[in-house]
Amino acid sequence: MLFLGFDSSTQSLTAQIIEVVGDTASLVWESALNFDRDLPQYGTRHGVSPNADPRIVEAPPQMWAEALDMMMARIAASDVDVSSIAAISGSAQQHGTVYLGDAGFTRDRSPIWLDSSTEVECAEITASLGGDDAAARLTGSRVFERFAGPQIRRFWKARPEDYARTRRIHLISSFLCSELLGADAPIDAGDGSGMSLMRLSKAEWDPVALAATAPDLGAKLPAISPSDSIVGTLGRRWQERYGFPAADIVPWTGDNSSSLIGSGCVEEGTLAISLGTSDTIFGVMREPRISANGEGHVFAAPTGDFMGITVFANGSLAREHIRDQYGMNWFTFSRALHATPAGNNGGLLLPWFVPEITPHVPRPRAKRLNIEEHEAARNVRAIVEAQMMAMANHSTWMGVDVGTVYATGGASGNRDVLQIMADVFDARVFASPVRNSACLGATLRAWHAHARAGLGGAAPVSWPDVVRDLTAPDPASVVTPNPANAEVYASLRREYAAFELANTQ
Ligand code: XUL
Repeated sequence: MLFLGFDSSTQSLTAQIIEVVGDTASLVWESALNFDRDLPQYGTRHGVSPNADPRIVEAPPQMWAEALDMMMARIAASDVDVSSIAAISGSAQQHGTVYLGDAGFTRDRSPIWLDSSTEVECAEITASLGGDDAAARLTGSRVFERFAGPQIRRFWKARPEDYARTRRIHLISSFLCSELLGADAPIDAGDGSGMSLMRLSKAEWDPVALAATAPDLGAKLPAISPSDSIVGTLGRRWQERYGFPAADIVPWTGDNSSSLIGSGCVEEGTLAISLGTSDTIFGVMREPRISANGEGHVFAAPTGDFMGITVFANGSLAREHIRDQYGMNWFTFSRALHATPAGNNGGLLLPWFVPEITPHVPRPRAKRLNIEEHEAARNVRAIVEAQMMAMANHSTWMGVDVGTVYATGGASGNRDVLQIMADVFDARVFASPVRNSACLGATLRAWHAHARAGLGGAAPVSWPDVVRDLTAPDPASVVTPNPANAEVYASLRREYAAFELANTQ
């Protein structure tokens, strides 16, 4: 039996197919396409439409739909036996919204998670919800600029007529799932947690939050569904055009909830750090402990638990900025890490080359302490150390004793980066064997939901069994902390926190 998963990320669309025989899973097919390169007619750069205002970050939703079509065509043309595909799911960059009217899009550019233009709307919604704390207790997060609610409110204020003729507002995940279904798909509880509109404890739209956001919003949103349900079968268009079967469709979710599964972090105690366009740190929480100072989020997890997550916008964007500024490649970047000592002799860099989410830095600025801009190697070390220390400092709210970290994403292939991670967290770090945890999470969720529904005589499979074959790291890939370095970072983390605080007040 085959299961197909997609991940529509900021810059690309990936598809993976796993084969399950008995309870053994293997990856049998994978393909990716890049929005800038493969769909040049949309004129995106790094997957987004160029905009003179750095706070406005949008992308054309038509491009995501066309990418999905291109990928379905690729799968049909491959040597995969598509008739064996039993279920399909997906994940998409979280928070972005898609606006549909009776005759197509009512907004041809969708705001995405990198957008930070809704400061005013965040304040307005927060006030209606009774402040940051009340908002976090209700929805799992305080109201963030990129979240769907403030984005919808801004659209309603700026373009009330276009808002009025909008019949459906989807998340990117539920929009692409709808494309597969040929009908309106629900929003899953995991992705719904990133909207400032959902009551986390009950996974239902909250009437106060809806009213605080925009008029008639309840009627424009799809239903919320658990992420391990089956919401229909693959639409006829795909069956007729490409010969796909009527495979079960499992709701798409946000890339972070999907990555939780795809990185194998299905039990409390193991955290994942994903080094992607954004850097994220996340893990399962049995109880929804709320981030008191509002820096992290609690989302519904596909396992039925909760997940804690903290997001940093300056992930690979910032690493690439430094690499390019000093004319390096990843090899010379690594050499620079080797050539400099743990703690960088006290040199610190605040790595905010784009507006930062954690801590909240609306206007980009990089600031240095005890380090000069021309010192190339020290700046390379400073950016990696800053990112790791920020992740460690801003995830203590989860109350998880970090013993093990699974590192995923582009930069997790770099052992020098992982050593700094191990030393800063004073934890064992494994390079995850998973190259695209969000996409793999989608294929594994398709399998789990299909088995759970007992279709075709399938028996339910537990989450640890679902992730076992494809996410367990090679024990030999372990990077252990160096005790002397861990001591250096224990105190440097406090200095970094103070430097950060002094520059965000
Ligand atoms: C999560 C977030 C990012 C995006 C990246 O809150 O904003 O991790 O999901 O696609």
